[in-house]
Parts: sequence; structure tokens; C-alpha cells
Amino acid sequence: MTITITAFENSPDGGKGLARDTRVRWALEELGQPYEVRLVSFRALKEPAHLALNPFGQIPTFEEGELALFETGSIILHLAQRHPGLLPQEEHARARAITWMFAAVNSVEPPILDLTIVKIVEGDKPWAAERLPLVVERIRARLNQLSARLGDADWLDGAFSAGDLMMVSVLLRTRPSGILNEYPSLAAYVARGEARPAYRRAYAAQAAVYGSKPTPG
Ligand SMILES: N[C@@H](CCC(=O)N[C@@H](CS)C(=O)NCC(=O)O)C(=O)O
Repeated sequence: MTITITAFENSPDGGKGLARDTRVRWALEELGQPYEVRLVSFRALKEPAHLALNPFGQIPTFEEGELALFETGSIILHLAQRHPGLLPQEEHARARAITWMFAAVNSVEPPILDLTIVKIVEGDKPWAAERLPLVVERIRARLNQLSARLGDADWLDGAFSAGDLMMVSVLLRTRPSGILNEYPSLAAYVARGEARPAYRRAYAAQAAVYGSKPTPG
């Protein structure tokens, strides 16, 4: 059965890999699963056909036969449970890898998303300048905790897993602000993720849609 995901027809980042289809492409590449991409305009995102796939009118979505999913965490967990390569076999290690997936989207991504909101969506509000340092401090608090846990390990819990794939994808979104580079061990962690052949293929595929550079950086 063919896997089809959705991505932006016009990505706001112009193909720098920050749109969330990249993390699903990356997982599919790690697992060696071929896929097709349907590009969706901003207008079509909010129309009934797409809302039937994702009630929040967002990309990416995932379709395979009768199954339709949204939410990158769920899509990647589904794929990682179905195909070997992104979750350890041992029960506890597997549960810990899944925990890191949730930590990425539930504990680390929210303050990072707030930065985009305060800078872009709410940038013209009179209180935006006052709010910005508070949001940045919340990101730093999380990155301090994360870098303390990572220490000098290559990955969060033993071998590379879906937890790392998700965490690297989330951390990548702090790079444009410069915050990532305040944490050399996390910057190196992200770079290790980006150096993986599967990430590079995923990045090149999404960059090709927007006529962007085929390699990160
Ligand atoms: N929690 C969702 C977030 C999805 C999301 O924010 N998608 C963005 C692109 S990266 C989007 O479609 N934005 C357009 C919109 O919200 O109108 C996930 O992880 O899949």
C-alpha cells in the first residue's frame, strides 16, 4: 500500500526543513519506506477535504490504505512500531524511547513554538517585546535540563531512536534564533542527527519542492 503524506505547497521557511513534514520524511527514510507527497495550499488546508484528515487544518498528514493519521508524534510512533529500526526491541528501552518522543513534543517543543508565536504571529502586539525574554528564558531552562541529561552521550538513551529523531527535529527549530548554539553539546547532537543519511535524503526531498539548497545549513 502506498504511503502518502501532505506538505506545504509553499513552505514559510522556503525549504529549510523546519516544516513538520520533514520529521515524517526522516522517519520514513530511516525505516526504508517509500512514500508519496501531496502538496497542499494554505487555503486547501482549511477546506473540508483536508479537515477530514486533520481537524486542525495542518500538515503533515499520513495516509496508507484505510488508515489516515495526523500529529507527527502519532505518525512516527505508528511507523516505528510497524517497521524495525527506530525503537529498541527490549521492552523498557522501547518505553524510554517513546518517552523521549513525548518529551520532545510535549515538554521541549511548546516553549520553542511560543518563540515563533511571539516573534511572528504576535510580533505587532504592544506587549510582544516584553514577553520575548520570558519565552527565551523558558526555552533556555529546557535546553539546560536537556543538555545536562544528554551529557557527553551521542543519543538520549543508547542507540539512535525515534526519541532522538523527534528531539533533533524539535531542537532544529531553535537554530534560527541562535539559542541552539548557546548549547554546544545540543548543537553537536542536532548536527549528528542532520548527518544521518536518512535525514539528508529527507531534507533534500523537501528542499527540492521549494527549489531550496539540497543540503542543510
Ligand atoms: N502538533 C502538530 C503540529 C502541526 C503543525 O503545526 N503544522 C504546521 C506546519 S509545521 C501547519 O500546518 N501550519 C499551518 C496552520 O496551522 O495553518 C504535529 O506535530 O503534527
